[in-house]
Amino acid sequence: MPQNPIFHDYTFGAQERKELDHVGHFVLPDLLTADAQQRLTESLARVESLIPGCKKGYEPNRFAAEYDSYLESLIAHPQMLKLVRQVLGEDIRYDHCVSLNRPGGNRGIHWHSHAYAEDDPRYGFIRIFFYVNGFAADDGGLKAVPGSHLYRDPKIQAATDDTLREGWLAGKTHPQTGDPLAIEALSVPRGTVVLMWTHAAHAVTPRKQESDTRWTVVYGYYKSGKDPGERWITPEFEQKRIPGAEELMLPY
Ligand SMILES: O=C(O)CCC(=O)C(=O)O
Ligand SMILES: [Fe+2]
Repeated sequence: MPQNPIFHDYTFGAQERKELDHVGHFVLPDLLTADAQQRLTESLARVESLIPGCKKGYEPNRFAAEYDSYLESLIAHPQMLKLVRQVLGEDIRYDHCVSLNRPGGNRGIHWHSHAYAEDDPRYGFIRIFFYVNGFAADDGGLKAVPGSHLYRDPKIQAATDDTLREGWLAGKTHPQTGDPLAIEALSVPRGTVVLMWTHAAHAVTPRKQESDTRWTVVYGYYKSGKDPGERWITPEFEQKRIPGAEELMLPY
């Protein structure tokens, strides 16, 4: 049975690809259909409810697609695969599906970057964030540093904007323009999808105490050929027959 569309029409051609490569992230506002938004919210609320008292090392948030069949069905959804392949090319692998729900009072996350193929820029790793109900910059908001991904540094760390500016950012410029690197605070409407290269410096601001939960899930994929390290997939899930996902689950 064909799956319901998850994305509205969008353009991701050479221009958009160039921007993603230049900036390190690319925002597709209002991409998720109303149906996808509703089903994602239900699935993410379910995953959230399973967390208290969960099994250590097999947390519902960290292995979200293994706990929820709708989230699982998106790994190889034709529209998802089309988007991922527009970024990474044909030969791709699935790495993780993690729920990133942030209830009121959630503390966000400090500045960091992630690892993959530091020695070979031909191999990319992309995170696809589904910000189901969006966010404001000062309320569970994603921040990033345009151009930081081009340094391919998997170990960027800073607790505050100031320590990032005084530390890793100090004296760094965009390799293509020579402009000093700077922090960008995003603000996105509901239904937004954000693509981000894995080496981009990013952080999330705290969710306000009085705010509702920010419903978010991220899917990670990479271009086949390099060892991504620990993939957040259990051996059982790797063996599971998910239509369309057979190749995605193979070792790198
Ligand atoms: O919660 C977010 O918006 C981002 C989380 C994050 O840093 C990640 O999934 O890599
Ligand atoms: Fe991250």
